[in-house]
Amino acid sequence: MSLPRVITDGPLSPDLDRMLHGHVELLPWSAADADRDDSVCGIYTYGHPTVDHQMIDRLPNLRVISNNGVGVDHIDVAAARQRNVAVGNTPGVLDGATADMAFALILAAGRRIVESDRLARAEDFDVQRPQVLMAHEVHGATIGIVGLGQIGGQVARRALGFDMRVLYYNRREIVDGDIAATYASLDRLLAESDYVVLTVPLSSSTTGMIGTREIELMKSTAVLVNVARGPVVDTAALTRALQEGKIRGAGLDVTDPEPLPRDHPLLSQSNAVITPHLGSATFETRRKMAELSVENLLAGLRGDTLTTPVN
Ligand code: 8YV
Repeated sequence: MSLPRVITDGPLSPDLDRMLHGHVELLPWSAADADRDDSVCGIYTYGHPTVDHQMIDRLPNLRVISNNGVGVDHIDVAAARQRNVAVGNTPGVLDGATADMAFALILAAGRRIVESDRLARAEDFDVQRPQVLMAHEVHGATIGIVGLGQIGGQVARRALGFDMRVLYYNRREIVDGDIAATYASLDRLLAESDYVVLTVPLSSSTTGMIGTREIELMKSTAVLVNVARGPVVDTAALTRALQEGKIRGAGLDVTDPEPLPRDHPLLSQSNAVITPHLGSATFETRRKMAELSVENLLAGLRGDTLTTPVN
């Protein structure tokens, strides 16, 4: 019996390979370049290449798009819905790891860990200099979380463990929430926070949400941390602000573009700590993401309801 054919932008991890083996026949992404392919029933994506309506249109027997990740900004979900194609993602399982990464960046940028590491290895390192690489405290500071959803909530819990005052901004205030966080307008959050952490999904309303005007509102001692999506921040405005010392630093797990070209001025800023989109990159979390996304894929191929459908 032939296996259902699924397009993927792999390469797949050994775990995924094992989970999918014997259930589907995997085809490379280029298989969707044909004018029309009646044989393809599924798309399995890691969140990078765009799944637009043209691609969906070229695959008349497509039943499911399963994303190995929570953000689905690269998928035309409305076009899929119109065609009755199920879309699945992996909410819930990566919140802790992504919040850990946000905190790693808060601490790294806040306490200048990368610069300190470089200094400790430098030839002319002199322990006697009393004012070397001074920073500002993380514990007791005010953190502003833009997007208090599942990941933002985990950032807030960690912040409370650091005795931080927690502000958050969402489109709507959360009523009866179980986290000791105070709702603030975006402008107030930006003006009062020492650490501004972005955990919003990318959409038309969050693209460019943090630009020149917003950065101007921030304290000159503040640090901006982005574990959401690069385009939430205006990269040129952020680069200028870091160059001119308008804010103290940035911790970026995501950038726009991604990756940054090797000669991008942001890469020369010692007050920016940059990691290459590794928020969910732990063995434990990636395994849970693999399991959930495979579960969604196979359910969609059978015509069953997905475990975690988008919307
Ligand atoms: C990546 C993420 O998808 O879940 C998301 O939206 O950004 C990340 O978890 C993942 O790293 C790609 O496999």
